[in-house]
Amino acid sequence: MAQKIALVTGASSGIGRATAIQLALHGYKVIITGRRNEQLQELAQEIGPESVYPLLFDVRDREVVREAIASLPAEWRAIDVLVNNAGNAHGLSPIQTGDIEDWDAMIDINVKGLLYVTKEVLPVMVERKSGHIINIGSIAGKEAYANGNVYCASKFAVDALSKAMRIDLVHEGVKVSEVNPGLVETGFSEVRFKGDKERAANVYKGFEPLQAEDIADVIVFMVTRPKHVNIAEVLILPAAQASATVVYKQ
Ligand code: 8X3
Repeated sequence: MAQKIALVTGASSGIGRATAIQLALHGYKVIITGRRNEQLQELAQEIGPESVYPLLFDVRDREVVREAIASLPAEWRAIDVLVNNAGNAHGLSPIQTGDIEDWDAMIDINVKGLLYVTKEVLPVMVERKSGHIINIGSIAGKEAYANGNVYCASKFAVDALSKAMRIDLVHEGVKVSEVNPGLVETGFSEVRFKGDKERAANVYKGFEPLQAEDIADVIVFMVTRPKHVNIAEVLILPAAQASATVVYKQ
């Protein structure tokens, strides 16, 4: 049987990187996409050149996304799995003092970026009547929390889109699933706090947070189910986390 192909956005670090590695270990050929060439090349080396195709683009740029996906060689076009992982939080401020550029970034990457990539990948899935889209949501897309405002809104949008995409694509043989992580120890908080390493590290202190590999495990589980099974949604939390804001720290 031909090797399946997965495309993972935001593969240069964190959950995307771990997912690309896990999928490759499970026999997938992986298109790794991101904005940082050096990290993508490093990951390509780690996975092994025959199983990987790095594609450099920023999900925010609609035209660049279109051109990049259109540039895939014929043998990489029949994408079986799309992991819409690229996403960030920028800032954690009350709505009255929030930074509009942070808001734009979160809506552009987490919502519009997901749509742009999906738009380019879907035609082949619909044509082949086969495919699986995994959207990375968040517990922040299930519960709003203090100062989370626009980040929460962007993840609520991912939640709505996942449900709506599942409805639209059910007749097309394309599965849509959503993974909603709680606290995962990645570069996420460092980006949110604009490089403040101490503040970022504090988020994960006093309990054992999830690791990117824990989320990759769930994604691999989802995509390796039999054809008639769709794990539609998963909410995955560290054992010490009970809700977006209730974390048992010791
Ligand atoms: C990331 C998890 O709890 O910081 O989506 O919103 S949280």
